[in-house]
Amino acid sequence: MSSPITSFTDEALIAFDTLADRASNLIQPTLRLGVTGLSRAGKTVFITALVHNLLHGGRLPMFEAAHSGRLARSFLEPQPDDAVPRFQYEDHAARMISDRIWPDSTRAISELRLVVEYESASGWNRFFSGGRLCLDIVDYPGEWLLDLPLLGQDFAAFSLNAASLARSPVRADLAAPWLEKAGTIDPHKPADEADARELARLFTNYLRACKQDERALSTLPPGRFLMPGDLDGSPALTFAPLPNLPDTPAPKGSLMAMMERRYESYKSVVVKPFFREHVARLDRQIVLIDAMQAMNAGHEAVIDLERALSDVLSCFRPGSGSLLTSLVSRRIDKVLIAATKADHLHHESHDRLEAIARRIVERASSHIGSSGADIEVLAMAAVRATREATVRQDGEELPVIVGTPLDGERISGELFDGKRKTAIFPGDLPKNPDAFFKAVDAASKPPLPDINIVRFRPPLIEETENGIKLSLPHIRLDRALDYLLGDRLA
Ligand SMILES: Nc1nc2c(ncn2[C@@H]2O[C@H](COP(=O)(O)OP(=O)(O)OP(=O)(O)O)[C@@H](O)[C@H]2O)c(=O)[nH]1
Ligand SMILES: [Mg+2]
Repeated sequence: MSSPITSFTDEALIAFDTLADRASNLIQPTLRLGVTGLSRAGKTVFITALVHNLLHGGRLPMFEAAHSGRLARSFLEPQPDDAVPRFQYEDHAARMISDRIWPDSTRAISELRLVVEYESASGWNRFFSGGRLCLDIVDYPGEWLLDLPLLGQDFAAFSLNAASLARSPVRADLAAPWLEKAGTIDPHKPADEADARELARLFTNYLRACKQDERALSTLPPGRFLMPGDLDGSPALTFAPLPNLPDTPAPKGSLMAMMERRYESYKSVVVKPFFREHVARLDRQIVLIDAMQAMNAGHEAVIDLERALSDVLSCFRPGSGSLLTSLVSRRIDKVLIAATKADHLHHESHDRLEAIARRIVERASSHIGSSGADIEVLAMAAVRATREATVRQDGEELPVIVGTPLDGERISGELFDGKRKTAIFPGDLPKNPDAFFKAVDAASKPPLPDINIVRFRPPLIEETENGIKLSLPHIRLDRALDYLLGDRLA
């Protein structure tokens, strides 16, 4: 059932890239930081906030290099890879800070180089590194990482997996149109482009429905079906798993043979180059997860997030003896899993969110290797859109969060216009994360924590008397920076 995963050329190409990177690293210390997460997890907001805080001397008390005053200056420089789109920092920052609008969705890979000049903590290092680190930030969709397991599956295994997931109770109704159509087609019939296109279309619609549905299910591979980029309409994307595959091999010229070939092309034209050219060259990685949205959507969404995260983490901790080790990054030594949007909770719940995220990560990583990158977990808000307050109700002090709901946002029937502020009771997470996961595993499901997710506008940035805008407020972004960069600025 398995097919060769990497070839000598993959290995050689990676070795070549790594050597080239190393050589330039000697002249210019560089850290390639991958930023990923499923769509809408908060990648663009995170990178914009990170860069803005470093460019404008943000408040970063838990980022030692900044706190001790060793960061001299940060500035943007042209990125090293000319073929990768630039992360349009200026546009995103202007939208978020001046217009107070969240950035648009970004559906592909992009890169930005930030140079950080610092004073080394030790005289030795000062002498050698010159106190200058090039931080190359690479933003890419987490959906693309979910393709890694495909490299170890032939078309039959891929079809079997896809079909059994599609028939699971939580997805069956969304997958029905595709399953029905596929049920009427004999895989051994002569290949026909119209069939291939129709099946690909229905399968893509099903993947899209999983994502858009309020069940908030994480995406399934192939990752490019929802984010095709310039491959839209190419044969490498015009295939679908066949749910009722016969055991006999595909006859020449059959639909099954055509699908098989295209599936293999997808792996060699899309998946492998992505891992080879991008993932294998990263040094550090942050994975953003929207655990709050999943908890809000229900138990299935949480289990599904776990499944997706487990696939994502296996890209950084391939496990010993894994056939995939040569394509995944052996360079990545630290991975940070950050549960985002913590500003939707009162600070008392930040540690609880972190505890739940840690448990999700532990559960997800129980299936993957234990060697490889070090994994850390954090609850964070790259941009803090709310502030905290208390209200008195019936003689009791109650914690609330205050912010400006987005235009058109409704809270218990009341419509907001994007100008008016309001205070809400944020959700309450269980003190003990076990309580939550018992619920996930239980046959009869007790109610989920009652989280009140309101979409707020980005915060109003205050100005000092001299008209200088203060940097973007955040929650624990400084801890993330310290973990990801701290040792490289020592
Ligand atoms: N309050 C708050 N909302 C956030 C934060 N980060 C992201 N969001 C919300 O999440 C949405 C998605 O954030 P993005 O940064 O665009 O997410 P992305 O991962 O780049 O999404 P794609 O480009 O679609 O893959 C934003 O429009 C915000 O509504 C945060 O730190 N605080
Ligand atoms: Mg984005």
